[in-house]
Amino acid sequence: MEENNYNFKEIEVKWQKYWEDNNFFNFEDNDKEKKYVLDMFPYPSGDGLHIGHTEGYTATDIMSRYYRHKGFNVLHPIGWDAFGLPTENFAIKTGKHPKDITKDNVGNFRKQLKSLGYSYNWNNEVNTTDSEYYKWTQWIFIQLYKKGLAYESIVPINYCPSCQTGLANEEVIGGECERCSTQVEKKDMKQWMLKITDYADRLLNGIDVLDWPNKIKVLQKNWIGKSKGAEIIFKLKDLEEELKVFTTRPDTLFGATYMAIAPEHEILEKYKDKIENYKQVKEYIDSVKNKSELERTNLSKEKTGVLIKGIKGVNPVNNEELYIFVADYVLNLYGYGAVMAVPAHDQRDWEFSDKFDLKRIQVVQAEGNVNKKAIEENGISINSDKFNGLDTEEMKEKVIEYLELKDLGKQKINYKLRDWVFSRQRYWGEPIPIVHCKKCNIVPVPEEELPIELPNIENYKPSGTGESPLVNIDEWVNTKCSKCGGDAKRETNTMPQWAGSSWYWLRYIDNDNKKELASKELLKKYLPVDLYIGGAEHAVLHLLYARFWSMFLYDIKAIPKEEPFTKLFNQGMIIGEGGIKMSKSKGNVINPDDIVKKYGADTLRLYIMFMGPLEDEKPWNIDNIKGVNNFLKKVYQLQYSIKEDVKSEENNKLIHKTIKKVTNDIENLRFNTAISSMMIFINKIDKDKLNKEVYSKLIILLSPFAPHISEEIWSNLGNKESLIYKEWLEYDENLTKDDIIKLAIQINGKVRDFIELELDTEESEELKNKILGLSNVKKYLENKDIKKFIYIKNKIISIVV
Ligand code: ANZ
Ligand code: ZN
Repeated sequence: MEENNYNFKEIEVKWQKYWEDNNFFNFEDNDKEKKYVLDMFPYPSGDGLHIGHTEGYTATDIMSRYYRHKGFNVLHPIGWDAFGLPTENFAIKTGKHPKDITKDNVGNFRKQLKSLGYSYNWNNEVNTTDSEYYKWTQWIFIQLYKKGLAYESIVPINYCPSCQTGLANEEVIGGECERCSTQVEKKDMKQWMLKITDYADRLLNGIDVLDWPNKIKVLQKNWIGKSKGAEIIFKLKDLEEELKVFTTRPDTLFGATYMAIAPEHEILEKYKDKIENYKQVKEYIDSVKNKSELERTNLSKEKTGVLIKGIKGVNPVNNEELYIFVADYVLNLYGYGAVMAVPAHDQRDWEFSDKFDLKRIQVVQAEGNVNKKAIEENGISINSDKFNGLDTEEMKEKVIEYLELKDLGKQKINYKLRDWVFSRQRYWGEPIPIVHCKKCNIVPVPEEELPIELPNIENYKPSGTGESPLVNIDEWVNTKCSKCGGDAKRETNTMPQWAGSSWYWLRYIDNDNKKELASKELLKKYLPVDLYIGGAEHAVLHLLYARFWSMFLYDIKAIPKEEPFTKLFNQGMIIGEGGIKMSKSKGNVINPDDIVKKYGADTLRLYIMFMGPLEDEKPWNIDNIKGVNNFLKKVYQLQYSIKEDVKSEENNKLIHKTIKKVTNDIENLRFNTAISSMMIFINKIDKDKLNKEVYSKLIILLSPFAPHISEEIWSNLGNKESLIYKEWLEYDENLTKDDIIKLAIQINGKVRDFIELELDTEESEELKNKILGLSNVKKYLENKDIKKFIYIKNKIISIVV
């Protein structure tokens, strides 16, 4: 073989072209066992692929390539989550149509992904902004509507005054818009809502069996927020009216010393004539209007509220009369928007009672002092009349039993999860397929009329009235009602960006099906997703919505599996050099294109996996890239050391050990240690006795990680067929074992015992203790002082006493 330097540029372009020209990774249905390896598909932003993408995408690519070697039919698709605000905002700024922007950005992303050698099924691509795709997103919406799971409602929504659109709770971070960090306001608007709350229990119960990171499971559970407790009815004194509260601590009912209701509670308006200080109450209500939920429930904020004069509640267990406050720490949309306050046992109530000088009655005996702080722990009931002496759990039951008899309460389960606000007042999203008719009211678009395409418009600017810019397109808005034929208007809200990503993994399976979302037969064969890798930031947004839609589609028999993603893995963040976050303003953003240009895709892929455990946060380090690049150069050069008719037992053992390690590590997504074992191989191998068989095996191991160089060497070795489908390697367990030697242990010159040690075991305190602890040795050492302990590696153990 003629010697050559590692010319990654030539090699990478050559093999990418070869794979592409031969449709190497196109997906075809066949009878082989399947593996479905999924990436979180990218939002095709104008900035292009960032380095974080390459981490997850390299990991799934390694798995896909590995599974191909193992003989699986691998579904490894990619697509574009392309609706959304950044594109629309860019369109407003530049006057370029969102469609054209998306097309350009997608083109750029595709080119970048190909330049990294990712083995995607390019024939299965989907784009959420294609009308052939969103036709089915709209279809799903109509099915939800038909089952009563999509409904219109006037709700106080989170409204971003800068983006001029409503936001889901999940899109509000710390009271601010997730996208632009503007303070979010509360605004009453008519919205389409999805009843995800109907699925709360199933979403919760399904979590336990999933092979997902525990952190994500806990986040989803908390988001769903199931609380077991009771609803209790407090009659209002002298009124034919009652206040219902939700409590998780019915056992503390004797300790209730006042009540508090949310500023939005309906009785405030209803009984304004009865409220003596209504003016003061109203002022308070107005003052908290724009406060975010987070602000209101913040434990460290000073509690505020106003006593409602003229109305009192009655405690159902002892007929005590209770003051009622309006207070913003009570949320209207949780439970019943009202609480029974127990200052001795709830810290929020305690603080409120401290400020307003209200009574505290301790009713649970446990450690602590209610004059200093609420005692929230369980204990034994006191000051509770005939219930005294019960422990908290028994007490809960007894109180509920008692209330049930009097029809003043019952057991109740509450969820934090709210229905999903599903409309956005923007242009660049899926039109909601609904028509508003004067006569027939809400009419879903007949399915055969789908898709309802987004009209082409010139002005995407929000209308300024809080409505979508579509309201101004008369030709589009004005339509006929499909029921009565009369004049009707199209719904002008669009869907949130989460819509398209809530089912995309289904469409990949059968991406150009014109008749259904995907063929039942193919869905049956390829669901569920076997491995899903993406960022942890999607714990409660995408991953919850996707599970919800999946369960719904399962219920209407559109798909055969309830849970979409069997195994989920979160890649850790890649941060800038020196451990600071990558950001444009700091100028430390790494562009994958630059690295590919300078060192090649194989080096980037290898480096990004070598940085550390996939799930860890890892700082960028340019020196290590060079190290990885040198490793590839050494692998490349090694092909010129191959000799015929040489054999080495040592080399043979080394490759078997490496096969075992790399295989196990890939199976467990431990790519960094797989790579380091290949590096060890390169350093330890005896080049003078390297034959083609051993070297070829190394190249197969390397191929999922660094596919271009591997293909090149493989073909240099005289193989006519591509390496991609070459079967994976077996190893001989015996050859992977480290050599074991048996050493005699002499005491005062006589052999008294033996010990088996790994070859080349160094002397250590641990080893010494192990030897001295052997029962035979102990016997001879009893009551004696050790004068000398001699250990000569691989040779002698000698003890003198
Ligand atoms: C009385 C009580 C006594 C409570 C006690 C707690 C401890 P989780 O666990 O989060 O579900 N609560 C009920 N509705 C509320 C609302 N709309 N806004 C604010 N707080 C509300 O919390 C349930 C507890 O939160 C309920 O139990 C209630 O306070 C309060 F020693 O009732 B508790
Ligand atoms: Zn009609």
